[in-house]
Amino acid sequence: MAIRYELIKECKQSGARLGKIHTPHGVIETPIFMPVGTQATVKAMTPEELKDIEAQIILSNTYHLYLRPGHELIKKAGGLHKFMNWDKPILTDSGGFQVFSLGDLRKITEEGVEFRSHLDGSKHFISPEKAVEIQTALGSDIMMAFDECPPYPADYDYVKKSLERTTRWAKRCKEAHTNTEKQGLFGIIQGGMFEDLRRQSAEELLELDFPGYAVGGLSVGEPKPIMYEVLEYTAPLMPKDKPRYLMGVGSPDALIEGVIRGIDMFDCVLPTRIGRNGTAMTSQGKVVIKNASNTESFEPLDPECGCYTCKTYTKAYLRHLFKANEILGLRLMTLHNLHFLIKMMEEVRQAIREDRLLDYRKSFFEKYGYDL
Ligand code: PRF
Ligand code: ZN
Repeated sequence: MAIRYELIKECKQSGARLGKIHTPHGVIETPIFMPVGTQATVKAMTPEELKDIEAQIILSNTYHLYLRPGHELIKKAGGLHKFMNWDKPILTDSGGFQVFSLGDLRKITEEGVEFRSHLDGSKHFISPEKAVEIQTALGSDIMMAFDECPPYPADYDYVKKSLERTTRWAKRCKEAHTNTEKQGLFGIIQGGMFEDLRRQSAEELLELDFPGYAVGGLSVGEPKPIMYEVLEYTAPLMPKDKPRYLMGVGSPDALIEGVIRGIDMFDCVLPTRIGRNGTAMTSQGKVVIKNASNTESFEPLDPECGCYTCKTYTKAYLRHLFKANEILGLRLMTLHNLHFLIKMMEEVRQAIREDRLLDYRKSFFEKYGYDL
């Protein structure tokens, strides 16, 4: 088995878990936030910089790498780790979600999804077997089953039919997956915002005995309280002795709320994307660097942050870089935002260790400025 979850302890104040995921490229401490490197690069960061901020695992995308440069080329290069010079764990998403985001450019059948490339309009087909073939060629430590993520809102009958197909696809992924000693395959629970459908999806997928499970179909436009409610009843349906991954969630408040409900892994483009747009996540809330109020602010972005950006530069300088469209601005803001979330998750793990995660949430939100 490529993936083994070690449950270290459960928080006495909440449903949170402290654990370790053992992978062929090393151990991941959970709960964890995974930076996103869609195209075999975490935008604007070198792998050395990611290691400096103690990133433990990154995520990459089947859909994008299949279209460009092609999984065969990456296989020839010796796999994704070698190709991109990252020797720690990598998780790849199956392409399901990315293909479904294409809207008019795709057609779903029982066999798989036909779509047109967002790059050149060329026609392609991804089936569950193809998604596993691509991820096998990439050589990720954790690959994801090919699923359908229904839009929000979606009606009950659609979501039920969709999750049943996601189960059949998961079965086909499992049958196509042969490199089981080096790569783990996770199942993805769907079922929209319906409790009985989440239960049905979880029961069907648990039958297939994957080494880890994700909650898909959340953070698709529903209000946050609804997402928390779905997590509240979905996480307890998932095995205790396997990792639980909430896909596509990365705002600080949602990470903490997810951990409290028993989630171990998260990924999101949010910190890198808003960083490149000039927004920083800080201990005092969001900072929009281009704001005029930062013109003469010779203070760090976040006075409590120990990252290279905050130790070295002022808000006035960062604002100048953004106003002048200088590339260093994007790099420094990305570095800070990733450091902020990675550090926050380290604090979350420490709070679980000491059975005080609810206290941590309270003090975090008081400073960060979110309501409870
Ligand atoms: N399925 C897959 N990837 C995803 C999602 C999903 O449902 C989401 C949902 N927010 C993000 N990424 N395969
Ligand atoms: Zn910083």
